[in-house]
Amino acid sequence: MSNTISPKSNQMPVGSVQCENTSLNLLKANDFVAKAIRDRLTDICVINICSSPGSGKTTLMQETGKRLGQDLNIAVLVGDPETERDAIRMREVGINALQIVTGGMCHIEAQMILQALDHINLENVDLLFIENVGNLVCPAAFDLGEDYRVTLLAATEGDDKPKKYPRMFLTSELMVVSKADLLPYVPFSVDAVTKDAREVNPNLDVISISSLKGDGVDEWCNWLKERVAAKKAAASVSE
Ligand SMILES: Nc1nc2c(ncn2[C@@H]2O[C@H](COP(=O)(O)OP(=O)(O)O)[C@@H](O)[C@H]2O)c(=O)[nH]1
Ligand SMILES: [Mg+2]
Repeated sequence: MSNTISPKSNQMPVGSVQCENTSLNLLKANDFVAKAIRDRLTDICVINICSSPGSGKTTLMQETGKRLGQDLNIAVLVGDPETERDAIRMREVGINALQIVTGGMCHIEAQMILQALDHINLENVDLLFIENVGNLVCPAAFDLGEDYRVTLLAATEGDDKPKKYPRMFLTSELMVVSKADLLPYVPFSVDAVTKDAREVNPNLDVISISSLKGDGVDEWCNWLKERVAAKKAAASVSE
């Protein structure tokens, strides 16, 4: 008997085939489910909101609901490792929200969204937000069937993040610099962060927002309204 013990994580069940890149294959399964979500939500604009914990995702959703709730029918699926707190916060401002408790997992996977779709009323919904679990790493790898991915980066987090967590910014259509009201008090350059982020992703849109004071919220709402309209137009052409 050999006295070299292989790590448990490398042990394969008898008869299984060793794959060169297991994570790549797992992501293929996720992508298959993401396509099923896209095929189902043909006339709802789906936006996946990502950021570190505490960057202001829920607060921005609340503000968006208050501003756009009259014009658009908005629903939110919100992921957290524990508690229903964020869904409760959204409901307090009248947003139709369902919490996905991931049970400790650090990101949402497409399968969780597909299952959640059966438990939220999406009749006449124009805009579906997915508030991802706070994390700038893992959520970048999981397509959730969204039309657009938006990453928030708070002024208090430091302007070095796009180069440190490039995949999150590479896979996003918009970077929101959040908590812009705190910019005068912290060493954070919007120009420098925009330059770094666009070196990672030249097509990235950038909006600075203070959900607390209201700066940039109109620009954000217009960004959303344009995309909801584009999704509806595309859906009516393919009918
Ligand atoms: N100064 C400031 N604080 C904010 C702003 N938006 C959110 N916050 C605060 O940041 C904290 C985290 O916000 P939350 O929306 O829960 O972040 P999430 O974890 O990304 O959903 C809360 O204490 C919010 O009140 C903002 O625009 N400016
Ligand atoms: Mg939140």
